[in-house]
Amino acid sequence: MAFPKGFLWGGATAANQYEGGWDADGKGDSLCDHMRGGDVNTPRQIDEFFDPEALYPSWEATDFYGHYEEDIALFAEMGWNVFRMSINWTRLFPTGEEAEPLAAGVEFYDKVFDCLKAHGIEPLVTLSHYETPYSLVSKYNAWADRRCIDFFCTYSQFCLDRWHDKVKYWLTFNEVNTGMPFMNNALSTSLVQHYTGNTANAPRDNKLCFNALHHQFLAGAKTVKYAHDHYPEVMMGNMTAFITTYPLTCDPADLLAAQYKLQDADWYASDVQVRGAYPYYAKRLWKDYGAEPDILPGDEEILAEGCVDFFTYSYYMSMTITTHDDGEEMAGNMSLGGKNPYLKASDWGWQIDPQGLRWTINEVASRYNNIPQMVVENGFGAFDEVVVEDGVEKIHDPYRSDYLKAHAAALSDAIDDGANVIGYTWWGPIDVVSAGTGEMRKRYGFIYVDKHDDGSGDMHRARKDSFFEYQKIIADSRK
Ligand code: BGP
Repeated sequence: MAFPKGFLWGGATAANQYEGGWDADGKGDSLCDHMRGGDVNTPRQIDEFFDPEALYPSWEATDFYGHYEEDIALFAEMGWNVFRMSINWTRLFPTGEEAEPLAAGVEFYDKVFDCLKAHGIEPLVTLSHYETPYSLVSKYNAWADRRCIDFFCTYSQFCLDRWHDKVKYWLTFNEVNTGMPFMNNALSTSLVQHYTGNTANAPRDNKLCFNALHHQFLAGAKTVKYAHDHYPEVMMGNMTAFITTYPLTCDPADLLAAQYKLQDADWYASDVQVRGAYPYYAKRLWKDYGAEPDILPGDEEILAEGCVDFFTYSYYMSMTITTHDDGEEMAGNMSLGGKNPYLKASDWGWQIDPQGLRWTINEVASRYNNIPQMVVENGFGAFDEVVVEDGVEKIHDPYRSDYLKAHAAALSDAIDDGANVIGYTWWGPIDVVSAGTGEMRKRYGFIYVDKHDDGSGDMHRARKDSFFEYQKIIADSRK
């Protein structure tokens, strides 16, 4: 495998799934702090008021807050030069409406960035990874309300002012496209409900969905412009959940269905952020969903001035679509699609398709003039078993190593194809709470954390076999 010099290798996390310390030092509660755990058949419930009997997995998560030095040292041991994390908006601005951030929150991220630097690891920071302040959710229906744009910009501009010399790579909204009206799965149902004020069982209000997205596009574009105006050295990126979708058959109607699905699910949000304008097919899409966003005078200029510098996305699997009755359904955490008879799947039914990653990278490259791109989430959620051999804890996870090797090879092939891929961050390189199900037993990590679904565990860390596999891939790529 061949990778360009300086290629960024690392892992990706989100504060709500990893950080813990949910109310430490005055931190406010964010949307995810109100979410209970669920499982593959039970959607995560969002409680307006905390139930003292219930367990909220984000509260403690896997405690990066208390373990960041130990964890970063382990990341460095794997050879990383990048670490994707999110800043927890409510650790800085507890309700989202304060004018000044909490000193303790600022100090925490100062320490994290300094520790990363000491290990030669570049932070890649997501400004919003489902951590909307709950106060904005209950008071304004969050992103359904335009006022959130300004609240977000106060926060994002503070972050850029404070950390522009410590953080070169920034992402605005994680998987912003998951707010599309048809994203209809456990997590997106909960999120859209809270972004738009829809109740879980009410039919989706498509208008609110498009408006909530529009407001996030505007907040993102304003943040990008602010960065470009003040700190030209930083790189600003989008983040799309890439739902790679194939036609199930060669019936031309299936081909067209796949094209529409890609436009609706992937390109709509990506095009706005990369090209700075709604794409031509937005009209068709809005018509299909019977609603369109309220685009006010001045909005188009804001979008045009906030184009991102690099393109990032998550890629876990591919799906199919067909206009015929045959074909079986499958579900990701955000989207539904059809199964592909040629592919195998994980324990959670996510189909494994490394060639689909190569295809996706090439699609992004050809659509956006070979913009620098980064795969900022890719990974394999599985049940792990801890065994003790000669008094040492071992986790043998060949399934994870196989997935990693196959996707690293696909990356290398796509780079060979000519695509400008600058980095790769594995999702959940240390075990974290699952976003979709809130489970701990759906583990992605190269590093095991002793934390379980019932809240038990002493949080100690252990290297899995895949830890050494990733270490080797990184080292080999630099030879
Ligand atoms: C993405 C999210 C992540 C992450 C990942 C894996 O959609 O950006 O936050 O959790 O999916 O999904 P899950 O945790 O549901 O297995």
